[in-house]
Amino acid sequence: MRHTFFCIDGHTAGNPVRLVAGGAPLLRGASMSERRQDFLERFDWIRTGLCFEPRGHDMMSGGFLYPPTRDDTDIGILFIETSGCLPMCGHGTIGIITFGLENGLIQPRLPGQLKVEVPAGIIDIAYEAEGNRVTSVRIVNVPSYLAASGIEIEVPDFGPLSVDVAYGGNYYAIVEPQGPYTGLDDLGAARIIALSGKVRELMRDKYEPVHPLDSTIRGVSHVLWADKPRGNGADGRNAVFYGDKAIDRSPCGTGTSARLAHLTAKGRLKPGDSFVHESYIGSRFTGKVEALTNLAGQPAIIPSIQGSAISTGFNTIWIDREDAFWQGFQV
Ligand code: PYC
Repeated sequence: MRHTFFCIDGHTAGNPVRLVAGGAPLLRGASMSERRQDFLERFDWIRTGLCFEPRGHDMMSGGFLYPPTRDDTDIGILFIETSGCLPMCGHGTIGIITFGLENGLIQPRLPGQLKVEVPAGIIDIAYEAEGNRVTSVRIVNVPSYLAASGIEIEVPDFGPLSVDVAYGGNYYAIVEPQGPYTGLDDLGAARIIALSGKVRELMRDKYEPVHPLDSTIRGVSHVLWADKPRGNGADGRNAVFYGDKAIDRSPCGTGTSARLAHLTAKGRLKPGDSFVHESYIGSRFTGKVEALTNLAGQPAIIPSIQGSAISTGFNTIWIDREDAFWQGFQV
């Protein structure tokens, strides 16, 4: 049996986005969070088939558009990625909204604005377009907060690290320069990937964050290596590790949101401050601390992230059950 998916491929700040515009399964659930659980239980083969080799690769990421479950929202997004179905994905949202608008798949009720349901909650979008081309997408993200500070781990063949955990739609272990970590350029991509897997495992042994309003969102999924700016106008750099072997090519929208919450909680940013975040490959998002808020009694912020995406082509992909690798593979 052959399942066919009509995709719009592209990237946001260098990181891949595969918008699956045709072939989405019908999902059960009264919210995007419930639909995410339903997808994981019944349709995860679509994610692995489209994201893993041979149809995808270590960084592959994307999503589906769904009708919203609420009257006050325009559209719902379900994210797929090599590591699973993220509750929220910033670079994915920028790409999916851009490709969805450019191809007439999303009809905004108000020009330049959208309210979008994602599994992590409701986000607000403001976008700019020139003709049919969407040139900028700004996401006002879900409440983000510092969940834990100063968790001590001993990384074999590296040394001791003090790690903070912040939420920006996913939970991030945040490592700032200290002791054995002297900066991204000193480590290099292969070492960042090898160390990040260990850091994530050690953090998982010590601490499991759980979202105060949705217990299906739990656990450290990403590692954000923070670094100082390079004197080129950005305010900070990062390498964000996800899946098993990926460094985000974009500055990572949820990672930037978590970093804004982290820096605000540490008194290094305040409401109204902007923060230009540079990715491992030098691409940028502009983050902003929009406001202070609280999340079930915890001090939190409302962050925004702005960036842009480019489509690279249409891609009709089928998954044929007679293919030995119909569900994809990872090495
Ligand atoms: O942009 O939020 C993001 C993201 C998560 C994983 C990769 N990118």
